[in-house]
Amino acid sequence: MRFAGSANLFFCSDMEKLSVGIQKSGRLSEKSLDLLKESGIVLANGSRKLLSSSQNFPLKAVFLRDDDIPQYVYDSVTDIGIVGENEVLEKGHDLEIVERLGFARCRMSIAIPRDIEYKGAESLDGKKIATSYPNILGTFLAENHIDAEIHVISGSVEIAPGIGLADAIFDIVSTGSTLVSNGLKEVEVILESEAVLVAKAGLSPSKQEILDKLLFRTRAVRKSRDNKYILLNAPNDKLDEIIGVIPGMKSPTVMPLAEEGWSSVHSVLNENEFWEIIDRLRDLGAQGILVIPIEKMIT
Ligand code: PRT
Ligand code: ZN
Repeated sequence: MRFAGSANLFFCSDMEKLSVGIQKSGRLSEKSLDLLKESGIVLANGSRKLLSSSQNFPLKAVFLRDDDIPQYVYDSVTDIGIVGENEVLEKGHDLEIVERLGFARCRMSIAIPRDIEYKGAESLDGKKIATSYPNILGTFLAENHIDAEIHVISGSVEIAPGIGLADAIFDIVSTGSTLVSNGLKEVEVILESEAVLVAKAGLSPSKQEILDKLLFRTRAVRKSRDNKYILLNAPNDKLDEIIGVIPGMKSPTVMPLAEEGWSSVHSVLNENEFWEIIDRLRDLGAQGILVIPIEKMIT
């Protein structure tokens, strides 16, 4: 039996907790944990144990190999999971991508030896392609009516052509340097992938409610990362033009400065259009431009 103050009772019973499968160790682990942490969710033991329960949010994390996460979610061993979209597609379970998380971005490509000529997908006809992702590759080959042999290997796929095991490979590419250092060139990009939050359809209403709360927080965190708060001083005769170039959440806040003829303008800018807008603001006579990171952004 557990004892807890009544206000904390909900948070202490594991029954009502939403369980999330997180990669134990690898490219997804740190960013998955950072997202929870920045969402204000404190996990007791970090990723050192198989299971870690939060005491301040009804969530428990189960640390797993990334390949196993789609199956665990599908079997309802965990309610949701954070995993590469490539693994979700490869495993092919009927899971819902609830949210795209924007990290661990990569692409899945076919590569061949640098000195081999490539004239389009038909060049792969009759060839042997090594991969750890036979299902995604198989779908691509079938869709393009290519008759190639798929050779499944579990690791170091990129060395297969060099040791005579295959004519081509299908693997994850990020910077492309692994391909280059193995004398390969990328010839087909089959899909783009990023970390995603997956769930099986039919969560109980109480778990769905927890998931909605979690998503509300993670969206606020991710939005704040993409935006900056900006303050600047604008000459009043240029105010309309300056406001015109600032998109803002609704419209910018404008306050008169102590100095006659000047106003202070506050707004929010997206990271992607940031420098371009700053340049235009300077050209219009804006001064004292301050750019401040946003901790959380709730819209
Ligand atoms: O132990 P566990 O099974 O949990 O982990 P893992 O070793 O299978 O996976 P891990 O941690 O390597 O990758 C987890 C996920 O990160 C993948 O499923 C992808 O969704 C994503 N991701 C993003 C990547 C890469 N970038 C990546 N560059 N996964 C692997 N790579 C490898 C790739 O396999 C190749 O060997 O990096 C190499 C290519 O990188 P570049 O930069 O040289 O092109
Ligand atoms: Zn793996």
